[in-house]
Amino acid sequence: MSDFRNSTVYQIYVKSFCDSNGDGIGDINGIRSKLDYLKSLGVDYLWITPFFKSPMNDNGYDVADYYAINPMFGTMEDVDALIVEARERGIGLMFDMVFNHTSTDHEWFRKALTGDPEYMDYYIFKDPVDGHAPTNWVSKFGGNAWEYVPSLGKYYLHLFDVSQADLNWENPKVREELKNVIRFWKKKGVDGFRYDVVNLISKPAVFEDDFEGDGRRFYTDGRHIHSFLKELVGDTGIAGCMTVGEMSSTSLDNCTRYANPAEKELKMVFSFHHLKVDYLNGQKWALKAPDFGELRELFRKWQEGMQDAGAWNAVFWCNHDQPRAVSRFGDDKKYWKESAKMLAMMIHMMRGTPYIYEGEELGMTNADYTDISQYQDVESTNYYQILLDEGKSPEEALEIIAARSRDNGRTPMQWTPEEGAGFTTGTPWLGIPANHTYINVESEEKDPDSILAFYKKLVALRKEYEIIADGTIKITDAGSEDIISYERELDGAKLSVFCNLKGQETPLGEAFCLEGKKVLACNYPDSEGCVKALRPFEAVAVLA
Ligand code: TEU
Ligand code: CA
Repeated sequence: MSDFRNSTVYQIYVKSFCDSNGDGIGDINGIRSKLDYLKSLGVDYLWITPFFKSPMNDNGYDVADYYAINPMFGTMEDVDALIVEARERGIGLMFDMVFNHTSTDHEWFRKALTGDPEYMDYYIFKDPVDGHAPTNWVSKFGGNAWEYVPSLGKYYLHLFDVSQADLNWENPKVREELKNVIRFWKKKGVDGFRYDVVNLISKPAVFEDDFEGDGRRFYTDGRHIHSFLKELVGDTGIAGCMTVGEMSSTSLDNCTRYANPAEKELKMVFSFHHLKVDYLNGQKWALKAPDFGELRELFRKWQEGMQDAGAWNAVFWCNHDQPRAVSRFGDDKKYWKESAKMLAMMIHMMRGTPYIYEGEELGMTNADYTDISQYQDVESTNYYQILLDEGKSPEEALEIIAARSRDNGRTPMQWTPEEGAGFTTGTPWLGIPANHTYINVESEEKDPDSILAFYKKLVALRKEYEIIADGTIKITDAGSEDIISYERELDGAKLSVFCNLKGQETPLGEAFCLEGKKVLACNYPDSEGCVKALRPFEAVAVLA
């Protein structure tokens, strides 16, 4: 498998990728039927979201059995075939391990509920305090993070949905069970793993109320996190595999360790600070226009900070939890193509391994839903109610949900202009935006100027030019708040990247001249001579 530094990863949200049997739900055989498409994109690895047995309260992030396939998605034979067929094409597979919690349908939790002390110790059960929940911590999906079990007279912790019970990583038996899951899939030929919210697994010795926040400061990057990761990786022999950890509300200090080869923890990490620049005072459910000055400073901090510590980044805009980048940071109407390409360029030329989320390579947009009944995600439906309870009108609440819902990233992949978008011949489980008539694989494969063609080019450039994979990075100042620019350097060569985040022509502080230089990529017809301003949403990479 190729070195991860010049690799690109493609994320597949199984439920929304391709439906092979017309039930409206994407499945494993749907993925198999699209491997040649993925090969044509040039990506090296596929991260496939959970397809294990699950009641699907959180679309598979509530795993009930890692050794069984959710029949909705296929069978173990289908998964075995997928592993073989991906390998035949030189594509690595990364499976998604949700080790912070299990579904309350998991056998371990069911046994815990009978009062079996062995299995109760797999989870975090606590006695009531003064007749209340043990702490005031807030669940990431809204409400208190503890659920009372009357038959046991105890509460259990759930940092996410009430049906996702947090595991007790202090218990060595739990750690051994989870290592066995890794061993099982590695033996089957899986090349990599993505670890869900893995920096939340180490809980404090004492559980106390948080009077400053929602409790996260007590369990984020917790006391044993680094030793738990070293054990998980070391004992399963996956040090050579492709691994990425999803780090919720993490710190740069911790990430320089998680993703540092010397520490033998993970190959790279996802952090989310750059995806909060449009949160109002840190609040996801309150709208604000993105602050691009803040975005630049975050890239400076993380790109340069990880580099200085010898650690490696994962770089990304989109995943199954995020609204679509082109709708959020670009202009999905007037400058749809230009802004989607600009955003792609900004991260694909950075230091780190880029992740493409299904449909991003087409410039897929947010869902165009107009009624709350069209949303399905548990987080969205919970927060809609919370917003109403807080006194928002239904219109105001819907506006916030429409901008922030995770369903924006979960609408079915748009393959063709037809009804069902080539995703399904049946009724799709989640509504397909009307723009699939022109935003789709079939149309974009025919257009040499398409967003899809631009992504293919970026993926190929990373393989072709060592400076993109291995060069140093420095965030530069191009003389405008609306331009994010940086320089990569390797062996005397210099790659300069300029990205205009505004839908207007933006002057550069200092002109750059193209004579004797090579434009590696640009989302407009190439300029000549000296460039004094960038065109609306222009992105250009110049090699000297
Ligand atoms: O997400 C972790 C997480 O905290 C956020 O992305 C969350 O979905 C949201 O931003 C809260 O506002 C991971 C998975 O990617 C997500 O799909 C799961 O729902 C979650 O963990 C629980 O397993
Ligand atoms: Ca199906």
